[in-house]
Order: sequence, then structure tokens, then C-alpha cells
Amino acid sequence: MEAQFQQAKRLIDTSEKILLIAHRKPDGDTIGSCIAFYHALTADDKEITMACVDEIPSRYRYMPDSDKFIQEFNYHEYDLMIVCDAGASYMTNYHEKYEDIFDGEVPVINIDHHASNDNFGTVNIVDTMAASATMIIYRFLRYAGYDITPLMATGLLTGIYNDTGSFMHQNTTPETLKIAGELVAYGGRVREVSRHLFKTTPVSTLKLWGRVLNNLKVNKEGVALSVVTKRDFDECDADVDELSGAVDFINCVPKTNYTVLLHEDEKGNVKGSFRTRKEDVDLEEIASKFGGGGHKKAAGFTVPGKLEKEVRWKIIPAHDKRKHRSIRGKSDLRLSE
Ligand SMILES: [Mn+2]
Repeated sequence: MEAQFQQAKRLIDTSEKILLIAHRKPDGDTIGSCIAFYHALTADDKEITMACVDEIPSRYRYMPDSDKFIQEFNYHEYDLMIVCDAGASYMTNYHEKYEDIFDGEVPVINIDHHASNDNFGTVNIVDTMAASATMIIYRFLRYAGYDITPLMATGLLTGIYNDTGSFMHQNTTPETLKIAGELVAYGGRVREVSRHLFKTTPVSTLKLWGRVLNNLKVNKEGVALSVVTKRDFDECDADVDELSGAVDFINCVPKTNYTVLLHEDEKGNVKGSFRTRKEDVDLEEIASKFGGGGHKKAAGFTVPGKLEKEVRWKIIPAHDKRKHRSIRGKSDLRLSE
């Protein structure tokens, strides 16, 4: 990691205008990462812009300057781009808007912790053992000699809280707790982070989670499965972001192998999220059957289509050309009544 840190520091030191990029559907880790970098590099007299294709959800707006994210930019104007917490370049979604953005004209520092990361950067700081991208960024900022302010510490702590489910996921290690402790010592506001991330829930979200709980079943294969349809979202007046965390919440049924939450999104896709508490289940492998990916214990996929209930819930693919992603014939996701 030292060599990559050194290369990244050199790139930053020789750049004036730097663009920080969060991944699409931003979460506390990618936002906290950008905020920490923003404060560190602004204090270093750099001209910093933060960008994300999607709006920053209100629950993360407690972080100062979280309102400064822009959605569009001219990347040719920048000396350097730093992409935080994106498991692949397409996770930024900017490859659609700006086709050649990652072709190397502007150097890219890719800082991430997903096993799926394809090293799309000029410099790749990828540590799949890190619980959050902010843990790696914290190490980097310390290495590069930046002062950690309370605002930065709160952003970095947000990433750890977000990705460990407030220290409840398997990825919580002695190192995670050690860094979290150091961030608190730097003035990171634990109570503010946990209040916004885990103790603030609008009525629409509670209603939506009610649907998740109500639809939950365990099939013969020991799979806990729940579904949320477009209609559920409409009736609860909730949007897709509000489902975030629900799959972790239902991943608690005794004697199950893993948990699946299927939902329809507003773009005509079915998304699946997998979680397991078992050591001998590889969800990345299961998700890859549906063209998805992730980690061993947390994975997901997206297929164009909708959910339809016959006797069992199944995915109806939108186009036959995606035939190979059909889950017909595969029993894993079926929910026996
Ligand atoms: Mn992350």
C-alpha cells in the first residue's frame, strides 16, 4: 500500500484542480470519503469539486459541505480525479455521460475496498480487507501528513458506521474499532453520526419496512426472502433509497442460509440484495449467476424486468436477450408458499 500511497500523494501534490467523485446512489461511505478529502485538500489550497450523478440523500446532509456536490462537470478542466468507494468505474455512472472520462487523459486515483474493483485508476488504492473506503482514506491522509479536523473525522466515521452497520457486520475488525477510536479522539461526532444514520426514520420508510417484514418468508432451502414491488413503494409514498438497510435488518432469522430482498426500481429493473451470517455461503458467487457481484457475505444484482407473484415470486426479464439472467429453473430465489 505504501507505494500506492506515495504515487497518490505525488499526483495530489502536482495537481491544482481536483475532482472528487462519489459513486451513484451515494451512501455514507462514498459521501464521507469525499467530504474528508474535500476538507483536507481545500486546506491544502487546492481547488476542489465534489461530484455525484445522484443527489445526496437528506440523511447524510448533516455533514458540512454535503450540499456542495455537483452533478455535471467538464472533466477536461481538472488535473486529477479521485474516485471514492466505487467498485468499478461504471459505479460512478459518469462513463455514460462522459464516454472517455476514464481513458487516462486525466489521471485517476481509485480508492476502494470492494472485491469487484477492476483497478480502473492510474493509481489504485484498493484494500478489500478494509471495512470502509474511509478507513483507507484515513490511513492515506495520515500518511500524507494532513491534519484530521473534527469535520473530517465525522465524515470518515460516517463511512465506517455506514459500512459496518454501526459495528454489527462481520467486517468489523480490531483495526476498524481502532481507527473509529482514533477518529473519535480527533473530534468525530459519534452520536450525530449514529442519530442520522440509524435513529432517524420517516413514516414512509417505516411503512415500507413494514411491507418488507410482512412479505418475509423462509423457503425449504433455508432462504429468507422478501419482496417490495413498485406498488409497495407507491402506496407507502417511499422511494428506493428508503429500502437501504432493510436487507440487513431481516438477515436475522435463525437457521437460514442467507437472506434475499428483491425490489422493483423506478427504471424497470428488479434488484436483488443478498446477506448471510454463515461462513460457508458465498454470496458473490450466487449474485454473479444473475450478473451481479459484491462480497462473500453481502452481494447484489440488477436485471431489467419486474416482479410478479404467481404461487411463487419470480423475476420476469424485460427482454429475452437477457435470457441467461433468467432465474427460471433456479430454485434459490423461489419462495415456496
Ligand atoms: Mn463502502
